[in-house]
Amino acid sequence: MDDIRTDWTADEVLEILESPFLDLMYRAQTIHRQYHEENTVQLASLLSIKTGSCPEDCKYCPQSAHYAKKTGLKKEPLMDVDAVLEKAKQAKEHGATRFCMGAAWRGVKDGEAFDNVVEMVRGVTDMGMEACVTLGMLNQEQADRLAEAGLKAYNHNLDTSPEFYEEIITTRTYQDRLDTLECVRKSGVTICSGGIIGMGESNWDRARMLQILANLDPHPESVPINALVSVDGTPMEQRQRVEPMEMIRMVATARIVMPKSRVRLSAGRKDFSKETQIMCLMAGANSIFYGEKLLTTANNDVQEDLDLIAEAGLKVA
Ligand code: SAM
Ligand code: DTB
Ligand code: SF4
Repeated sequence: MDDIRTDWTADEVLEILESPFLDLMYRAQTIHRQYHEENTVQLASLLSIKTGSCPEDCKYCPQSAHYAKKTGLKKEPLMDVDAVLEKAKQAKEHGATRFCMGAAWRGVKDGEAFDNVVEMVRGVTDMGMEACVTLGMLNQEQADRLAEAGLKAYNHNLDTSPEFYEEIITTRTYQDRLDTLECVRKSGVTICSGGIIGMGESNWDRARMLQILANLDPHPESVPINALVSVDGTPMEQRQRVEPMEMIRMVATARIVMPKSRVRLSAGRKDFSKETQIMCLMAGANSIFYGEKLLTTANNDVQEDLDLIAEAGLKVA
């Protein structure tokens, strides 16, 4: 179909991002209804299966070892398979249909820890939930092993534009990220890739990141849009909160340039009003992180989310 393009220019995406708000919303909502069941939202729960002491220096991240002295984050080794599956069971009982497990690793290393993660993926899949993991970089064999265990999605964010990237992360390159995404794609596992706004990037950087995601062929099946959670002790501790309208614009633009993808309203949702969150859903978001915790920071209250879903008349997909 005409709407599915993989030849966007950054300027075209920027024009959409900065278009008059009502035009932007109308276009996003029109595309959304063409490609997705209306009034539905997916609930994805997150669990940090290995926390902190990560060797990477991502300036937004409370889990980087580089800022551990200042953040005071307690590091935790890889959880036991049974404990993770118990958490997945609880998430399912609360209504989640997708379970995402995150490890503060630079990348996957073969050995016992990875063997255990493969078992976690198998267990979550056997429970009838979509299993998703985010483990940093990986190679083709590792991606294939995860695929074989039933992994539905691999989360690996581009985070920002290649031009702004070096301001945020110096311990790996943008190309490393793209290489991992290619291994995931070849394994048959779906791609979950998005980014963060509110780190000091310009609208052009935001458009450029969406351009790169939207020029992947096929598009990532899922696109998380995070608003920076500025954590004390990280280099981003002083960043201003993302303006609601900027978040809504970002979601709407992601929806327009990637019509079929699931757009996930991700970190930072807790700081937005109920109305802003609903505007994001109108703009084309059709998934949220559900459960009281993201990885290390607080997420929205479960009951408040259920109330929001009921009030907006949404169905859980
Ligand atoms: N270490 C792996 C990696 O970087 O791919 C997986 C875990 S990492 C915490 C997953 C994603 O969480 C990051 O790519 C980033 O987009 C997001 N993230 C981390 N800290 C955040 C924060 N303070 N605010 C918003 N998003 C954040
Ligand atoms: C994504 O894009 N956002 C999630 C998930 N993928 C792994 C992580 C958000 C982390 C927010 C900071 C924290 O809780 O540590
Ligand atoms: Fe490590 Fe991922 Fe955090 Fe970067 S975002 S410091 S790679 S856990």
